[in-house]
Amino acid sequence: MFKFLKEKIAGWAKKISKDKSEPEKTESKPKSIKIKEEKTQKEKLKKFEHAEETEEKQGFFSKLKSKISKTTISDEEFDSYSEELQNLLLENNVAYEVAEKIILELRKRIIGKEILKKEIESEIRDGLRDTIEELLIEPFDIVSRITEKNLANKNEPYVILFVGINGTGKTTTIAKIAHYLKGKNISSVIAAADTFRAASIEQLKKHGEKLGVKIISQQYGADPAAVGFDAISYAKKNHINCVLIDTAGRMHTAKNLMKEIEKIANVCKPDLKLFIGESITGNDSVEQAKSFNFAIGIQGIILAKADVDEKGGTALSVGYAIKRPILFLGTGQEYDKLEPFNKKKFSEKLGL
Ligand SMILES: Nc1nc2c(ncn2[C@@H]2O[C@H](COP(=O)(O)OP(=O)(O)OP(=O)(O)O)[C@@H](O)[C@H]2O)c(=O)[nH]1
Ligand SMILES: [Mg+2]
Repeated sequence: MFKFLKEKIAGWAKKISKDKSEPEKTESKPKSIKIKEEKTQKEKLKKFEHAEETEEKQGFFSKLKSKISKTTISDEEFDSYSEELQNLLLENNVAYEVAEKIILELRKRIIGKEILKKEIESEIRDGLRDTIEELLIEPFDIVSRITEKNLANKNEPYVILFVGINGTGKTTTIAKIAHYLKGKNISSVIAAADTFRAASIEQLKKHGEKLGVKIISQQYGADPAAVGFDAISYAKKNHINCVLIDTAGRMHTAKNLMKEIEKIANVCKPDLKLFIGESITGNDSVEQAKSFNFAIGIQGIILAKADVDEKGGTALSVGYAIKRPILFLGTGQEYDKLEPFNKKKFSEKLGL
């Protein structure tokens, strides 16, 4: 992920350290003086190198060495390279507002800081990694939220509503979550509240059979809120820990469909409303997340299809845009291809 980021930072560091090692500009000085100065510079360096060889590190030489090996990055230097870095972030699906924020934070971290020349590259890389990790919101643990609610209110299931535009991976993700919860001894029931798309109910029933999870459904065209309500009643009666409500994919720009999702949320009163986006869509995901957040208030994000994402910027952008954590990444079609999101692991994958 974040193609060429490592290479770009390495190139940046190399250029800065090269610029720093060039002698002061001496254009106004006559040639003879310049040559003389160069000679004395060389002599000094020779002396210094010799001193190093013989480990004769006394006052003057250690001072000289620290002058040579330590440096600071100036505003001008940062500006001349940060544009390239910003473009690279944009190319990797980082939204413009997030790329700008990253550059701003990185600037605060590294400008004027005294660093060893040989560590320019790692300083920039560490700065970028820390900045990115700080922008990402720490995910919470859904398992403990479910058990907390189950314990506090006997017979009260924890209700999770899954929303997103068409084809992002909602239904598959729900099946994965049911499988994940089963592995943690948490029972669930799935509400087939996508009563709109052809074959959506059959798709869920197949998952239900494979997973051994009950699917609550009505006929196509039924009120999705009523299906969700049925599933909650079923869970209460049967002491099921968690209700997962699947919904039809809807464009975030379709006002009537967004009204419908508001109704589902009002009737079912979910404990958690999750936005399911695709890792590969970048800025579009940001816009979708903002719209769903505006309509019903999103508390967490799952990004599916991270396995086919070569970029990585969507995770950064969507979370930052709505100030909500990424809880999981979908990393394939199988049930176990659901990874709890980890900030450190994510920045490692970016090559930082
Ligand atoms: N590679 C990959 N494919 C995925 C992942 N999650 C879902 N898919 C695939 O994406 C396609 C759409 O998945 P669905 O779960 O049906 O998506 P949906 O959001 O429910 O779709 P609608 O209900 O039509 O809006 C299917 O072919 C899934 O197998 C994932 O993490 N990785
Ligand atoms: Mg679906």
